[in-house]
Order: sequence, then C-alpha cells, then structure tokens
Amino acid sequence: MLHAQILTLFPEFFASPLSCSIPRRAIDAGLVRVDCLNIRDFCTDKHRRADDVPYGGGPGMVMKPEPVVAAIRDARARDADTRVVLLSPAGRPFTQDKARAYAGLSGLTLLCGRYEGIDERVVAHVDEELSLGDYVLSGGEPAALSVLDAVIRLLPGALGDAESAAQDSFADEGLLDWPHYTRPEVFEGQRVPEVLLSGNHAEIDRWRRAQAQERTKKRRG
Ligand code: 4GY
Repeated sequence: MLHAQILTLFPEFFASPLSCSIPRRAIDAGLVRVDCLNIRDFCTDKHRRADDVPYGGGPGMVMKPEPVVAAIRDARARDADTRVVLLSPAGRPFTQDKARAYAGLSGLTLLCGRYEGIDERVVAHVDEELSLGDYVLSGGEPAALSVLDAVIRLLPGALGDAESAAQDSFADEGLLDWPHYTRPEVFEGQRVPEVLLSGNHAEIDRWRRAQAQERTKKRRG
C-alpha cells in the first residue's frame, strides 16, 4: 500500500478528483491511502497567517516557512520513509519513469505552494523539486493531483482489464500513442482507416506502430 500525503492550503481541492474512477477504486481497494494535511493547521499565531510580504519588495505574497516546515515534519513523523516532493515550475521534469519510481515507494508527500512561491529556506527540508512543465499554475495543487493520478494508475491492480495499460509499453519506448477510432465508420465525412476494419491483426499492429513513430517524429522530433 502506497501512503500518499498532500500538504496544501486547499485540501478540499482533492476531494472530487480522488472520488472518481481509477483513483477512487484504488483507494477503496486499499492500494493507496491519501491523507491531505492543511498547512494552515500548522500556523501557531492567533491569526493563522500562512503568507507574508516578500523581502526585497515586489507584488504578491510568499508562503511563510514555519507552518510549511511544521507540516513537512508532521508528514515525516507519520511516515519516516516518505519522500517529500515540492511541486514547482523550477523543479526537474516529471516523467513516466519518475511516476514508476514513485509507484514503488512506501510513502510519497506532495507539497503544494500558493501565492508567488514558498520561502526558499523550505527547500532544505524537501527531497526533490519537481515540475510538470514550463508553465505557471495558480498553485501546486493541480500539479500534485496530476502526479498522484499518474502514480496511482501504475499501482498493481489499479487498472481493470478494459483500461489495462497497453499503450504504456509504447510510452516506455519514448513513443507517443497511435490514433484511436470507434463507431461510426464515417464521422463528418472522415473514414476510419481501412486497415482497422480488415481484421488482419498483424497488419493492424504494424500500422499502429508506424503511426506512433510518425507522430513522435513530427511532434517531438
Ligand atoms: N508547472 N509544475 C507547477 C506550478 C505553481 C507559486 C509554487 C508546475 O509543478 N508545479 O506551476 N506550480 C506555483 C505557484 C507557488 C507553485
């Protein structure tokens, strides 16, 4: 069982996505446990302030280090072996290989920032900074949710037969997925490629692989 912990100012952000489809079933089946810890609960001042103005000036607010570090300490106290990952555009890129590595851990803690960022001195308390890509979200929460989703579907037993990860073997080779079609045979004048109607599975496999290679070259090449 993977123990995921999420450190956030918005724990309610995660309720609906984790209550649907594959993540929901994985939680219900006991493959993963997800605990959302509210960073505000670790504020000790009477106004429970989690942010403050930036040293050096400039717009926006910065997350204060004390409550964030107290939350990290609590996550580590609950799970001594947890890996603490800070979601940030300044992190190293998230990949399918990383998802596989996280799926093999006993504990994963995802730390979500808000505002202009988290006080840099918090970085000394995390194991890794991770980025979903070169764009800026309004908080780390959607990034943490994406990481958790990518990890959960890799846990043994998380995918039903219908969802089984056939295309993942292609992702392993660094290829993009091939195009998919279902009924009807003609949609808005566009026909399903004839080979997919042929029933010749060797030829279908060859066509799909060729499509995956062509797309990868065109789009990533
Ligand atoms: N991109 N990959 C990302 C992000 C929002 C200010 C720190 C990203 O992972 N996280 O854009 N995060 C920022 C917002 C505080 C997190």
